[in-house]
Amino acid sequence: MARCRVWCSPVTLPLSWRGELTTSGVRYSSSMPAVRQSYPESTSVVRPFNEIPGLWKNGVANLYNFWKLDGFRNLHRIMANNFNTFGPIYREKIGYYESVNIINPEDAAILFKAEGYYPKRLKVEPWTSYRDYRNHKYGVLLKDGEDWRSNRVILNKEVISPKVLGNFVPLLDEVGQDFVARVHKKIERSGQNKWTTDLSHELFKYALESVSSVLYGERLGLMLDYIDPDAQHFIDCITVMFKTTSPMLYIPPGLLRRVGAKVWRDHVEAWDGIFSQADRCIQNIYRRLRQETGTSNKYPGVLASLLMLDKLSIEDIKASVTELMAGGVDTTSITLLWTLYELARHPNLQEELRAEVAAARAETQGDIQEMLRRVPLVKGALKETLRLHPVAVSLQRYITEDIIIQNYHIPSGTLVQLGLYAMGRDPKVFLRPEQYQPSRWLRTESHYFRSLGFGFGPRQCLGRRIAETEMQLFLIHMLENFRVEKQRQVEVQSTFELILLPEKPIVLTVKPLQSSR
Ligand code: HC9
Repeated sequence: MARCRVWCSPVTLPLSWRGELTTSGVRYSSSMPAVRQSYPESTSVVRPFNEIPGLWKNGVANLYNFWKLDGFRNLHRIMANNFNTFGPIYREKIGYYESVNIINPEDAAILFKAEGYYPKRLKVEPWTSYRDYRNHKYGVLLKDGEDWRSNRVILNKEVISPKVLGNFVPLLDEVGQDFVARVHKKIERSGQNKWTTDLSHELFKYALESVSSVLYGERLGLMLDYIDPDAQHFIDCITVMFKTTSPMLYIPPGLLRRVGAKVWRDHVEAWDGIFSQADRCIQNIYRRLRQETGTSNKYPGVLASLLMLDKLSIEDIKASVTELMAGGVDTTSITLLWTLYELARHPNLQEELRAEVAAARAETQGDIQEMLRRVPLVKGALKETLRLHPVAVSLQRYITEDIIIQNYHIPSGTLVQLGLYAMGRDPKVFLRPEQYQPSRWLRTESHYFRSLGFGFGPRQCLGRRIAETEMQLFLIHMLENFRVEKQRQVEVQSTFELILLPEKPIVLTVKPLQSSR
């Protein structure tokens, strides 16, 4: 293996690294390699890549074991177990896909410093295969290299910059108000002054309504009693799309396609549904835009802004807007469901959050954007949810330079994964990790590379600001109107279906505030 010999050659360290090493009093030379201050127990000799512990010698056998452990649904627990067995770094090979896995925030910092100018994560092959198969362009999620960078720079300005956030707030606030009105109606109709239900379907609709109103500047009307069957179909397709992705992660989709596997056919059908619905929305706006004279000064939505900006091709715009629409449903709704679940389990905390929201409301008299600046505990609650119940089990990058982690040399080009789920539950990283404590994010304990629910750096989640704002507003409105309770103390665990989902339905009771006592 040519790679294993690389470690002997002098390691090029980025400048920022040299600085760190000198301040820690350790000088680097090729004969006496770097020792990291935080691990004084480690030897002074950097150990080679092929001494990293783990199971990486027989990819096929490992894939078989993985399958036996039902790894397709347990990936997060298997990773956490591996860190327990092998320590804070391990190497792994499952099928044809090889990686180095890390868990410490300080090591995550080293990883992200080595991500290079064109950060690259693990390619989700079922998704690229579908686009190749149907001749669709990739959006920024799937693009790489200069094509990724030039698209991302333009999209950043319209989707994630603080400048546009102010445009999103009133749109999302309106959806939040409509959601609350809908829940009030459901409670009234129940005749019991409460509503006990699995809220996930309502949350899916809330999330799709929110992301659509920001993307298209128009409402779909999903908070009404009658909903467009196409919108429901779209929601169902996203669920199937995620579910059918994970079994194909470790088997080349090209192979599954050739043998006509059911999982591949279901996957194609799901993406077809997603693309045709997104296309309908995009065509609508496109038509409207050509008819209108464009004199209104109302914010027209992300899609119209991109079209008018005229810096990306229509095909590129469509591809990324479709990704934003598909990526913005299950991710935020599941995070909100987990948050309500945690608030139902912690009634005192729920009251504390309610008090914060009430005070912020009183201080800001209808200025909702200002209000968002005064609810740090609500924001902490969302971070805490993503710590215990992250959407993504891991973050990955192909490193673009040699690095040293836990005193092991890792050559440039290696796929390095940060176990996000495992990190969130590691007692060495978070004090009493099993406790849901939003206030930990307000205290002075270190937050350095610990809040990574949306990823990090230029390749982080493009929808991050939309998602955060949408979720903060949701919680504000819910806390102002209802108390959330749980029947019994049942623990709900996560299951891996490409994203992490609750393994069983979460049933909650919602009561209006005034009359619930
Ligand atoms: C899944 O081992 C586990 O909103 C794999 C590595 C991996 C790669 C890419 C990750 C994926 C995991 C989880 C789901 C992620 C995806 C990249 C984007 C996607 C985080 C960790 C988000 C949920 C996106 C999906 C958008 C899409 C529907 C257009």
